[in-house]
Amino acid sequence: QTRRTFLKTMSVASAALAGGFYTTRASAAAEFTLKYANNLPLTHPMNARAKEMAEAIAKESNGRVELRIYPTSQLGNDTDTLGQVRAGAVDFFTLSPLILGTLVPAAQISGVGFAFKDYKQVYSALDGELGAHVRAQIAKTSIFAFENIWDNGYRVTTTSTKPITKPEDFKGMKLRVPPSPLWTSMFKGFEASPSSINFAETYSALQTKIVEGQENPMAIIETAKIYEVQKYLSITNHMWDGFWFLGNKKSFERLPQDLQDIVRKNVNAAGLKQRDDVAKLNDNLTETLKGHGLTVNTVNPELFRDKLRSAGFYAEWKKKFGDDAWALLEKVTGKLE
Ligand code: TK8
Repeated sequence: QTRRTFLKTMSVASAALAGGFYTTRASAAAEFTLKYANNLPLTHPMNARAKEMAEAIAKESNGRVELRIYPTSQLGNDTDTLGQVRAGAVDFFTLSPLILGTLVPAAQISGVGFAFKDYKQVYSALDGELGAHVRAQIAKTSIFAFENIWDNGYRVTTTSTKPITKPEDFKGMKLRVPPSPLWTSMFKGFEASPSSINFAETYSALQTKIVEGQENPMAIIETAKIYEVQKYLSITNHMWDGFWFLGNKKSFERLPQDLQDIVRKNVNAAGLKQRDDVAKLNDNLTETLKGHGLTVNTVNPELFRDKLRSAGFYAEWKKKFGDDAWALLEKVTGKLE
């Protein structure tokens, strides 16, 4: 046994012990074994749909393609994994467009605060011209994004210190935000004190009180048990967020065309189902999270949007994204600035 296989066996074994690793193993060794990483627990709909997708890919390719799923940041935090997918050490990865913004700044445009009023707007932009624009920018790197973006949901805010009822409540608050210039800029617009922390380190940052709060969709607050280390849940719905299903171009192009087609079809189909699951789950968690002891409040989103407007947030990002990209966004959302 070489050291490499030994280490590989060990990490697979320890991951299996942790309950986090699963794979649809074809009976004979697959011709192509592809690694897909994400940062979410197995209980999140993303991983249920990913597992189903891996099974469909194995079946439709007659066992020629095996998709191994590495959930819960097993291969590293998002910043590390993005590096690995760029280098081809990981084949597929689902990532927030905003975090992808550390590599492709244009991708952050879908995360502009209070832009999309509802899911109809979200998908009319992202399945339409705005999404095509972003995917074209991503494709200028060593990675690409499949057509159908996956859903994360509208983001809400949790804290351990006080509820967010009006924009002023953010003032000076130590908040975890994911690594992304737009996220930092937006929370500076609210006069909070944001720190960029990867999702994999978020629970412990909250637990050890390095930060007071964080923001994420309810499905994540529930499945990643963020409620264990927070007291208040404020339904700020300050931005919609999703996941581009990213692939390393070279590793994908190594597959013969028929297998590429099978993978593409199944990734896009799973994305559509995952959208439904996530939207439903996010809609139905308020009572569950109250049951975990969180105190829940709603806000008037207009006040928050006005605060960002007067902080110059929209004007600043319009300039950064450029008039053409901004026009694609406003075509769907109406005037934001
Ligand atoms: C979930 C997350 C998340 C992300 C973050 O997969 O880091 O908070 O945006 O919502 O990746």
